[in-house]
Amino acid sequence: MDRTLVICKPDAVERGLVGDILSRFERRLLRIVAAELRVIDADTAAQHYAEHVGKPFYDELVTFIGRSPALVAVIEGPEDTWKVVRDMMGATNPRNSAPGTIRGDLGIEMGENLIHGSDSAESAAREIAIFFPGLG
Ligand code: IDP
Ligand code: MG
Repeated sequence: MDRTLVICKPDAVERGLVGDILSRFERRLLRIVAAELRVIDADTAAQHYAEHVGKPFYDELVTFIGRSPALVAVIEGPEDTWKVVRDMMGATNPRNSAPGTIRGDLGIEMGENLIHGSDSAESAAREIAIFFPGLG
């Protein structure tokens, strides 16, 4: 089995879209093995988004991800589930996301793109350890 980290970002929680988003994974026969509603503080955001530190959009990103509660979850499925989830998310900019994807169905602005998903097996392991250190 393969696990990946998903974050329904604050915009998704504010808009009441968590159920829609998670139900897509469940209908795809992927399983939720952990989930927590939490406000992501700046330190945790810095760990999670370490690759983006110093980029022009970094401060905006940290403010966005921590502005209200996010639903952080671990999703499990067969091999390369991280990639299945990424494909279901759509392109980073919702304007360019294909219809049928989460961002392509539910978003339009880059700053409010609804969801995070790990971008590799290595990223998934690293990110799951940040948010769910006790998960066996
Ligand atoms: P991803 O979420 O599709 O993996 P990344 O390139 O890893 O995209 O960027 C992480 C997050 O940073 C994006 O989901 C988005 O919220 C934000 N972001 C990325 N590029 C920009 C930008 O150019 N302007 C504003 N926010 C951005
Ligand atoms: Mg990314």
